[in-house]
Amino acid sequence: MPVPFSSLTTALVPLALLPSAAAPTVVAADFDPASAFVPPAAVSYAQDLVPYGSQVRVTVVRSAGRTTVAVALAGVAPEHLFPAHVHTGRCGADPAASGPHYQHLADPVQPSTDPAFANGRNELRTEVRTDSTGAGRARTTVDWEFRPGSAHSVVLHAGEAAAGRAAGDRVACVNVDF
Ligand SMILES: [Cu+2]
Repeated sequence: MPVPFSSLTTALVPLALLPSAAAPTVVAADFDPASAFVPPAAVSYAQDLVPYGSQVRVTVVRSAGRTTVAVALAGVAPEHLFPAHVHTGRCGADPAASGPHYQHLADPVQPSTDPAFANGRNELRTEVRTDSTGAGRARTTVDWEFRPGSAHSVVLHAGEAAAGRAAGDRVACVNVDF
């Protein structure tokens, strides 16, 4: 029987907490063009970094008021550092459709640039560094749970600038209902 992809994440949760923990949310998808006839679960906006057909798996584990999000990639650009964040909106043809970062304590001033709100404890951020084969994974835990219906995607950003693209530009998006 294959070992579930999420077992690495689950193994970090103390066993005593498991019976009361909600079931993990797992989204596994191939990256497709945003223009696909059926709106894809995962969209690539930059084929040089995230080729169509490359893969993503997002695992969300909620337990005792904490949330762990794991992101695994395969078949994407090798030796690249992809910042990955939870955003409020769903993925769309326009990379901006995914909206701003989800914030546990929402900054009253939007777009949020105040470091008191726009930081890695108040937002869920991780970074996936890929190996020479274009695979990589990362995991982050925060001390809060998402408000239901308020966060809908994981966005991959470019780790560095390239022709026609700035570092931080949105290069791919995965729909995940947190
Ligand atoms: Cu982001």
